[in-house]
Amino acid sequence: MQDAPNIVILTGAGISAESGLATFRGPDGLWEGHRVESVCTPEALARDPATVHRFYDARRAALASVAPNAAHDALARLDAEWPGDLLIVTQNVDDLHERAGARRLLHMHGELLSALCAACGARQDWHGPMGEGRACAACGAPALRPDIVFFGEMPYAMDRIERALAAADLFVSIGTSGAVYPAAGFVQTARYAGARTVELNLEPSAGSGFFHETRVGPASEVVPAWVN
Ligand code: BV8
Repeated sequence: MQDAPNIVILTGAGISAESGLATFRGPDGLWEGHRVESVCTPEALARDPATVHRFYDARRAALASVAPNAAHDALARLDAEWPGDLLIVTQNVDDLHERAGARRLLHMHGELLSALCAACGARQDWHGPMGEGRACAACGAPALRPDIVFFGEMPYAMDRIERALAAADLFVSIGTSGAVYPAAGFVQTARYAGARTVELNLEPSAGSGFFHETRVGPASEVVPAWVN
């Protein structure tokens, strides 16, 4: 029997929109008048830590009042049942994929529910407000920051992602505008490696031209339809 195809799935803020979490570049994309590019940088953290912590504390707190939607559930079901290699690479920092039951998952831009020590690199679970000067549980330095990949920082697990893209037979992009690199370039890498490329999005994204197929609609409808 032909081995089951290897699948790489990239998700962005659009998959969590119907769960009630704001996207970045849609009409509700500003936060207190800030664009994500202005609060999501090492410089902003150094210059105005209170604003950056307020931005991430608010988004971390919002997780308590949202739940996975049918798109997260459909991907978790596929992950559980798919006999071939499958990797969900999410740009999202929420925990909705995990709460839906996804296992073969990685967060390339970090996670709201994790804190990173800028002094020793240790990580620890974090659920409440963080604020400035929090001490690291490992080294004691008052150097905890959100475990988030800021603009200008290297996304996590890029080696693992590149290997998965090189071996992919199918690349599916869900709920992302294709505005941020290197994630926005994954479709080209996958296509160059010979994968079939499919976009599931509310509207065609900036990179739609690179996909063999684009299906337009809300993720809670187009993702279960595609999985089934
Ligand atoms: C790096 C943190 C190098 C977490 C984020 C010029 C050209 C190319 C690149 C660059 C450039 N200038 C600068 C760069 C690099 C930069 C970049 O790409 N900038 C952009 C703005 C041009 N990239 C970086 O800096 C990256 N790092 O390059 O490092 C390096 C090399 C060596 C050593 C060191 C460093 C780091 C990028 C990561 C930044 N962090 N977030 C957080 O706060 O959440 S990015 C941020 O944007 C989020 O992670 C988010 O996920 C990501 C992408 O946004 P989307 O998820 O796509 O969300 P968006 O709102 O944009 O779109 C939503 C989509 O959903 C829309 O299409 C909408 O139609 C759709 N939708 C809405 N509702 C629904 C829906 N779809 C379906 N159903 C619905 N209901």
